[in-house]
Amino acid sequence: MAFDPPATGRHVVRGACPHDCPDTCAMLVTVEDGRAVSVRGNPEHPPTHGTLCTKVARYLDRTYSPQRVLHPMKRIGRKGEGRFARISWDEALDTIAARFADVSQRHGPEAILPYSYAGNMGLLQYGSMDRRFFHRLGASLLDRTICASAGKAGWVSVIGAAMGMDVERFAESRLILVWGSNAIASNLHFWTRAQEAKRRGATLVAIDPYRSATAEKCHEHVALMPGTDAALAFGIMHVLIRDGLVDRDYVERYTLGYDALATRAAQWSPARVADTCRIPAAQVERIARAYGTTRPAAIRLNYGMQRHRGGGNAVRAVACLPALVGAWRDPAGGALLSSSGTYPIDGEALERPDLIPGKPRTINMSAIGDALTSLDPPVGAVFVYNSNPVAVAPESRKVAAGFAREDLFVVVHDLFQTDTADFADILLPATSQLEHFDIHHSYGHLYLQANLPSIAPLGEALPNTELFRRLAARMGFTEPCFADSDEAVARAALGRDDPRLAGVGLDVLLRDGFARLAVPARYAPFAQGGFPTRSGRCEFHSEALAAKGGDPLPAVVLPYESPVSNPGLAQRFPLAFISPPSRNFLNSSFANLPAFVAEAGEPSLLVHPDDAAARGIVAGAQVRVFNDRGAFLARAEVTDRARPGVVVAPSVWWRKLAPGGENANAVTSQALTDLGRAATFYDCLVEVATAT
Ligand SMILES: Nc1nc2c(c(=O)[nH]1)N[C@H]1C(S)=C(S)[C@@H](COP(=O)(O)OP(=O)(O)OC[C@H]3O[C@@H](n4cnc5c(=O)[nH]c(N)nc54)[C@H](O)[C@@H]3O)O[C@H]1N2
Ligand SMILES: Nc1nc2c(c(=O)[nH]1)N[C@H]1C(S)=C(S)[C@@H](COP(=O)(O)OP(=O)(O)OC[C@H]3O[C@@H](n4cnc5c(=O)[nH]c(N)nc54)[C@H](O)[C@@H]3O)O[C@H]1N2
Ligand SMILES: [Mo]
Repeated sequence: MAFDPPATGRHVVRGACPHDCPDTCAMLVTVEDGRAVSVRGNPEHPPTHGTLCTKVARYLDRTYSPQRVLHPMKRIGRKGEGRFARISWDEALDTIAARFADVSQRHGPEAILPYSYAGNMGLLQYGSMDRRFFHRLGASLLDRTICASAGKAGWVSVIGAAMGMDVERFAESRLILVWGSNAIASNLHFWTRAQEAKRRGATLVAIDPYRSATAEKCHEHVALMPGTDAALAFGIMHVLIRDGLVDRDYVERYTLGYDALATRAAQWSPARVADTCRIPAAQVERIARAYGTTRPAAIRLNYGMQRHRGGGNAVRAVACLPALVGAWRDPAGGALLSSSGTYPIDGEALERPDLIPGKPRTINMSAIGDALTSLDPPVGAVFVYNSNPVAVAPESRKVAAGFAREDLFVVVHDLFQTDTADFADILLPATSQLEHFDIHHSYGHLYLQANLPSIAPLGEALPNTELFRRLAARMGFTEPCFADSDEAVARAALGRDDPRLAGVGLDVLLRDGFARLAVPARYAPFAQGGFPTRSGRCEFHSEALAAKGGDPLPAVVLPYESPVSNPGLAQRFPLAFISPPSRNFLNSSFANLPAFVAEAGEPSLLVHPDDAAARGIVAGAQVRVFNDRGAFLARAEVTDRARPGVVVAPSVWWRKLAPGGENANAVTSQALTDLGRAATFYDCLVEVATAT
């Protein structure tokens, strides 16, 4: 393999955290005689600033966990039982090739489905040789919607690309709206900047249905009902316009559709917003006035606010705010949802969509339960890697029923025997980040990084790239792209002729570990307009969405499930249910490792004292959370951190490690968002009762 790790002596190897998090930290791995002995944050990498999160600081626990899958295995028990026997790589690859050929012959290659997400965000391990393989095979395409596609679609319709403020500039902001983000848990290195701003006198406002650890540390907390953010954004616009706080010069020069937007905002008086969001009207006034009068004002919006039916439009509405007040004029003003679109990565070179024969069907990963149980022609084989759908996908009853099908051939490639791996016919061992090469961009900062292997693969583990290289050979694919080395793939990914890549090639990354994109130090992408939209303006009015039959303007799209939008359902299931990430887990990653599970305690449910009293629920009681889709158990934490009418279950627990063998996704729904076809995890009504 290229980039062999040092086998003897003491070395410090530069790495990058691969996990699905905006921070993409730079790590320094100390190796002694081929064994990693410590992992720390690189102090020279500005976003990381020498600090790793509570999870990755203990990465050796994960890397050297006795739970690691170290050899290929085949199923010997019933489907889902999780009993396996060791086999050779040869037998594993031969079996997969034979079963794929068989499924393909009987139902066409479309009956084969890859299922992957961001368990590893490296450009190579996330999507390169694997995509080439499934493209060449003619497998069904996977619509990767489980996390961010609603927000992305909303943001891009207004701004033009997934770009925004430089996270490092938040330290200089005077007002920060932390909107749908529990940054202390899931965006720590932004939070460091926000705290610096706070020390310099900035005001911090959290907009979140519950008092998260982050909301607790902000000056003000707007505890709105889930899925009502667009109404709040329109309420802010309403006050800005009413009170003459709009930057007319910026709006005239650099935006499109102001008059129509203003007409819509006129319908959202603070009183109406208060009613929809169930917050005080005075709070809407106060936030709006602060936003319209403080310079520079910044918004860190995150994905928590877009896991609802109206998630795309909610982000769309918020994305309009900075242009209205001209906040983009300042490097410390504006907004950030994702920075990933700042990186001119050559996705086509990585994934080679030109290899796709014909027009295979597309399957939405957020509705995998339905896809596995009701599609015609059926899915005959599924290959899971970088993801744990049985734990993380909505409506687990259907997901598990789908994976349990006797006629479905299931391959899982992972480091651990996850809930999904229990259903595998063939289970394959994956390398950890310390054991393979990769390059990384980020969705929260502006640095490219290289991850060099610091130790040899444990057991017989293989990286995703090498696994699919070998499988391609086994299937007889002879296109030269299947022989590309990891280094060649990395060079191709960075091969675009783009000024932002000037002086930031692979050689620089290999030498220094990281490099900032060639953008100005005091980056202010839209200070003078220049939005990457079709019109070059900030598009309040989107011709592109209108052409697709959508609303040309942002709109308030209420949840599928809420007391207001579905009173009938709310009679039986009156509580809005959200299940945001636990600080100690990363989605379902780390949720099997004893140190992290011990810190997280046990599955819990935050319930407001009024809601608890109404149901006779006492603190510490085991409760059953249920609706028509399913039920799971949790320990009640009676606290006013949950607002009345909303219950909160920190997630994502492994089902098999949770009491009753179910987690929060037993109750979540497969319904999709207004834009981006995304999952609606936080659009969910439940009832709660003391477990008997
Ligand atoms: N420790 C840790 N870090 C993580 C993750 C993890 O699992 N654990 N996951 C990673 C991943 S994949 C992602 S996508 C990000 C997720 O991190 P974020 O993008 O921050 O999204 P969430 O954590 O889902 O939600 C953030 C906050 O939004 C709130 N929220 C829920 N519904 C609404 C709503 O309708 N409106 C508003 N305004 N707020 C709402 C939630 O209560 C939560 O506190 O974090 C990444 N980082
Ligand atoms: N109820 C509820 N459900 C949610 C969410 C929520 O907030 N609430 N959040 C949603 C969100 S935002 C997301 S992004 C999804 C995330 O869901 P997933 O993408 O499934 O993320 P993880 O649960 O972390 O699972 C990733 C798996 O990839 C494996 N892995 C890591 N590195 C590699 C590698 O190099 N190769 C291979 N083959 N495997 C590797 C890990 O061991 C892990 O088992 O979950 C969603 N589900
Ligand atoms: Mo995510």
